[in-house]
Amino acid sequence: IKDGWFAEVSDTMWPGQAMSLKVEKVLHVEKSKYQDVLVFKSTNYGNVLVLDNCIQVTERDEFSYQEMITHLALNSHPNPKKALVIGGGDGGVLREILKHSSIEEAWLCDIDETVIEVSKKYLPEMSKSYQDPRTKVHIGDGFKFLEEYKNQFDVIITDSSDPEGPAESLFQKPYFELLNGALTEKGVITTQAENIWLHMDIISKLKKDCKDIFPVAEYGYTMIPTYPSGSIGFMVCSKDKNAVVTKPARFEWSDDFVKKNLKYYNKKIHEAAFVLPTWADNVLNQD
Ligand code: AAT
Repeated sequence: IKDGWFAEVSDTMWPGQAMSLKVEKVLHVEKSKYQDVLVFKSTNYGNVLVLDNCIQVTERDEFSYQEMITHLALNSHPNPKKALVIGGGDGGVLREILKHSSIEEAWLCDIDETVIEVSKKYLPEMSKSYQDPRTKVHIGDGFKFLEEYKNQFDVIITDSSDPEGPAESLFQKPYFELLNGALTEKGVITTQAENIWLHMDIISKLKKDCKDIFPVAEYGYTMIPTYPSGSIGFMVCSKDKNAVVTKPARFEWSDDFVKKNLKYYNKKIHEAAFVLPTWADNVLNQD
């Protein structure tokens, strides 16, 4: 933080650019076992959680990411009962999972307890889902956690930080093999899959690895001002070769429910999320 501004500088992940937010007040600074944790109140984006100098969530635009990474997966599954989040310590994805009445259990495995603790304190709208009786929390590495579970989860959402730091293994092919093994028969996954302007190399590799493992693997994205270059994508994959993840397989909500409970996701945007600009389409959807 310099002269009252936070700048998200990363010479390796987004060289030569940096999203800046004006700081009203620093709320929390801590070096946890795994990463540097910073929470500040911004002048225009609410409270902001930063890990290793990367913006994880702001209260103003988090719903774009959390709704999309969650509902693209859950609405591509015919009847999800048991869901798992890897990462997602702020609780926002849990909150979204619990909006589905079919869900009986929502598990979360984050490596860093500190993220959960500071979120409970400073991000109450995201972390309220920790109080839901359907929620089960495990603290540990997502890769190691998945090795213990076979044929268990209908949906697994990997809401992880970027591949530098503790989340590195969550972007590698062996991780996707583990996800595949931990899913039930018609299981669906989504994973945080970076930005088309900055990370085409990472995304192409993710897409290829996913295609090798899952019969259905698509890249979709959402607009979000405070992630690098203003958008972020997801790999959405299904174990069911007949699944069509680019359209909702079901949509259980009334117009009234949508109005009250969803700010970004709807049927049309589910489909639109997979329509890519020509150059990105050429790289990712050649097959
Ligand atoms: N909800 C949106 C914010 C995130 S959170 C990423 C979470 O992943 C963090 O809470 C971090 O502690 C957790 N994490 C990192 N590595 C692991 C791991 N190996 N196992 C389990 N959890 C892990 C995503 C922000 C995206 C930022 C885009 N630039």
